[in-house]
Amino acid sequence: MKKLYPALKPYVKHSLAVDKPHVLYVEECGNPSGIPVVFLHGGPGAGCDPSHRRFFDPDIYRIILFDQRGCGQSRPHASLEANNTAALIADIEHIREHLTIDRWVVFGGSWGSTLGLLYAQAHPERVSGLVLRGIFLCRQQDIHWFYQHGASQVFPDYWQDFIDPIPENERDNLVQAYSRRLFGDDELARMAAAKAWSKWEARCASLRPSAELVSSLSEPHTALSMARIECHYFIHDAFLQPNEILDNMDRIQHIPAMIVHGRYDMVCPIQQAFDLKKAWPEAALSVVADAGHSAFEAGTVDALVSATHALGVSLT
Ligand code: STX
Repeated sequence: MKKLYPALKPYVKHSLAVDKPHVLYVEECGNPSGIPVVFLHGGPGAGCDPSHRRFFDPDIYRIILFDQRGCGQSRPHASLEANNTAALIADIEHIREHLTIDRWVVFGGSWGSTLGLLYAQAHPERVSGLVLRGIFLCRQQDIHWFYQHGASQVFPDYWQDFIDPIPENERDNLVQAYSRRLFGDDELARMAAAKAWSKWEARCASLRPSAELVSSLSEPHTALSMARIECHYFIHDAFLQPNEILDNMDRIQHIPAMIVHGRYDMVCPIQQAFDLKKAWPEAALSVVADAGHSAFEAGTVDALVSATHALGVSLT
């Protein structure tokens, strides 16, 4: 089983001003003349973590991580202004041009897979390969599964905690009900809602309970950006057309791609990876037999590190 590469520090950090009011945090690790790879984090709104640097061989890759608008070390924190999918795609291009990179590998899990697929479809000539985990097609049905009915049946106890802050007469649309609290003026209600929202996701994200994941996502700074930004995107169906990703697969059919998905993913059920694979037979799909949604369960780490290694060899 392959493990994460050793912890490492960035050799440079950037502050990149994009559309007002946003300033993005960008960092580079590994080999400055290696194969460029951009890491797309989840949520949207979860931000990067130092452990995300460790999926890539630092001798082979020039590893670029950034915090999407409104989260992590990007500013202003938890801002929904000018925060939408097209803007994030434009930011990726902005970063690529700023770093004078011609083509790069795109690595993303969960919402990072959504964004990676959309970025590649918009700019296929800029993508040398894709490594995608926990496929999230972000259709209405995929959002409904996690925030209305589906995962609720697998984790009824955690679900109860998720719906507790919402009065019964508002529970027919939980994303809407949460938005009123997450976007409202009452600071205490906002934080309580943010914690309940993020905790639900963290608790469902691994096959075996992970206290570490729950505590890191319940941390107020992360909980607030993730809950507000996710809710904002999901109220707007992620600013996508119905079935947008699957309808545009012809644009990226030729790009080398590896998909990794945990069999017991309850945040983004594996059917989404199968729907993607059906539309993209050339992509390699690796099903991890004993994993959920998180990137950090042992089998998923093994598959992801194997994928970045194999892609690195094929691109050298
Ligand atoms: N959110 C999907 C997503 O991107 C609905 C995501 N889900 N869990 C995560 O990200 C963590 C990895 C942050 C737990």
